[in-house]
Amino acid sequence: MLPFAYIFLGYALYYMFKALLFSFLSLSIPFSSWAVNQTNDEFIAQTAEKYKLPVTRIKHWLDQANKDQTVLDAMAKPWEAKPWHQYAPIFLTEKRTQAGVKFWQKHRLTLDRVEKELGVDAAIVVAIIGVETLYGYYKGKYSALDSLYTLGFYHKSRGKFFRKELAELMVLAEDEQFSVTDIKSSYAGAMGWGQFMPSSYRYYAVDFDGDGKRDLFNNEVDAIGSVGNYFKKHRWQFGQPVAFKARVTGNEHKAILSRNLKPKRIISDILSQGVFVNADINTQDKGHLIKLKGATEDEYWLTLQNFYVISRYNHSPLYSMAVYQLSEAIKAEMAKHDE
Ligand SMILES: [Ca+2]
Repeated sequence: MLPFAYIFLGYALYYMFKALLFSFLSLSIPFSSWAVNQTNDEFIAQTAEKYKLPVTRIKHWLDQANKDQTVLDAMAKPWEAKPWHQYAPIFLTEKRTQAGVKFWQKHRLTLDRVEKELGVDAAIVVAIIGVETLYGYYKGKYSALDSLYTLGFYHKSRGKFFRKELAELMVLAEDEQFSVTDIKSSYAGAMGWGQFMPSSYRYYAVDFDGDGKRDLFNNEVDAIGSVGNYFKKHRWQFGQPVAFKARVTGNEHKAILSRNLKPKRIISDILSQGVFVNADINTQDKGHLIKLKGATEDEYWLTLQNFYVISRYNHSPLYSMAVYQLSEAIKAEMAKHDE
């Protein structure tokens, strides 16, 4: 009898442990952690639960979504995969600078408010809208629903991210009274003048002209204020530098290069690794060293908190550098006009 009792006890303990482990796991994993792969039904159930949307409505929207192969093709070759010397000329053009000056002049009052009320430099907001959409010229011709559905259910590595954005698109449409099937975006689901993803639209868009609506598609004042608000919320430092060109000698600097753009090192430490910057900088601030592939040689830059804030819009250092340099070009051109 005794051995059977032990076996029985063993089983009982095993199942108790399993149940405990299961309940611990389900408690510790927040419901927002979207599974790597999901069926339509799982997506519908999770979205309904998390966002308190009716199942029938989510199902209705999902039924209207179509897989678009061109979205997957476009996603497979992002501009950010190019080296800096090929990426930069796409955005740093005379045309984009001059159009930026015109945009700034046209929206001077709104951009002044961005500086005073939000504490964000006008030049950086103009440059973001310039890089994203050429000041509203290319706002995207894809169906946001189709793009996010396609990437959410068919993209090999980032499906989870895009399914969350698909759910956010549905909530956004519900909250702002948009028709989901009419919303246009880039192939990656970015919308309007400043190319906000649905979650960014929900959390960062502001009604900057006070008409009671947050419209980033057709209202330039809301779009400008919302980009400003995005920067404010990510802790832009008004009037502070973004990055400095650097020069390196020896090999010590190699140890401090990393893909994470968050400035974590005291600048004096960076400078002690054979890094030279010809500028008057506060060496007790925090910075980060990046390397970009120039046409003939590598370029080094000491980047600061504001550079990191730009990267919250798009994580590629190439993107942040293009936005920064465009903002400087526009600012210089504006100064000429103001003389
Ligand atoms: Ca508005």
